[in-house]
Parts: sequence; structure tokens; C-alpha cells
Amino acid sequence: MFELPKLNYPYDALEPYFDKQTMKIHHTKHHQAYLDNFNKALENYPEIQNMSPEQILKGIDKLDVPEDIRSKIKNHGGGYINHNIFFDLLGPKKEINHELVKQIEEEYGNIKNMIGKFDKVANTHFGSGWTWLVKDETGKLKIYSLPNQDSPYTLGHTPIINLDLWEHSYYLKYQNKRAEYIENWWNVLKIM
Ligand code: MN3
Repeated sequence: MFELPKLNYPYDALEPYFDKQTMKIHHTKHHQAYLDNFNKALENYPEIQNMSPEQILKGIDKLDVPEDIRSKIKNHGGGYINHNIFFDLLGPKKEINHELVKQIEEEYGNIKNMIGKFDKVANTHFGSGWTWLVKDETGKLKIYSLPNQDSPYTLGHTPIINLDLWEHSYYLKYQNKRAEYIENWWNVLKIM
């Protein structure tokens, strides 16, 4: 069965941008619930439990499971992996990924251009979902939003960074000011 990854920082480490209460609820309630439901969906499928979560999502269309289980894997497995990535990329101290920065500069001219594009995509996303910077099948960077807990893995893309746009990720602190949350997230995204 899959497990909840521990955070490498305390819940209050991302203050003042991300508040302690939101971080704690997000990790111990929301992330935990996706994990629990993912494990529950797989309880009768030991052969799938032996795969990595990423492999499961990459091959979701080929899994030999009923459609209701496939849909649970997509939603809860997606939610589990999306949050694994999200929390892992946050931190109180920058740990710049220089290789990524170089690729961004090559493809977008500079970091600011990429951030501008990413923010625009995030700010115009309607409803719940995530905004992604991914590498496509050719290794080129792409920015897009996906609804709900949909994963770039199911499109054959590799996630690089992701931003949670579900209200549970910001509402306690930011209420209706989602743009402010999006702007402040860059301060706690450790790799850039
Ligand atoms: Mn979330």
C-alpha cells in the first residue's frame, strides 16, 4: 500500500506566504484522503499495488479494471501524486535547479517570461485543478492547466512544477484572492 510522504519542513516553515493551518489541513486531511481512497481503490488489485503510482497513471487506459475503479485511480491516484509533487517542491529555502533554469531561459527567453505565462494560465483556469510546467514527449517545456486531479502522466508528459488551484489550498488565508496566492507561491517554490 502507498504511504503519505513526510514533509521535509514544519507546517509553519512557509509563513507568511503559506500559513501553518492551511499546510497542516492540506497535508494531514486532503493529501491523506486522496491516499486512503487510492489505496482503497486498489485493495483487490495486488498486481497494480506493485507498480509505482507514476506507472499506474501512465498506463491508466490499459489497466484491467472496471471503469469505476479506473475513475477512482484517476481522481485519487492523481490527487495523491499531484500532492506528492506539490509538497516536495516547497520549502523555506531556495534549492535552485540550475539545469531547469537554463532550459527555461532557452525556451522562454528568461524566467520572468515563463512566470508571466504560467501566472496567466493559472489565473484564467476556471474551477478546481492544477497548473503545470511539464516536459512533453519530446522533452520540450509546456505550460497548461488540467481540471480536477488530472495528471500530465496520463498524457505522456513529465511533471516539472505544479500549482494547486483547489480552494482548499488557499482559502483560509487568501479567501477569494487567488491571484495573490498564485503570486506568493513562487516565494515558497524552492527549485526556482
Ligand atoms: Mn490540494
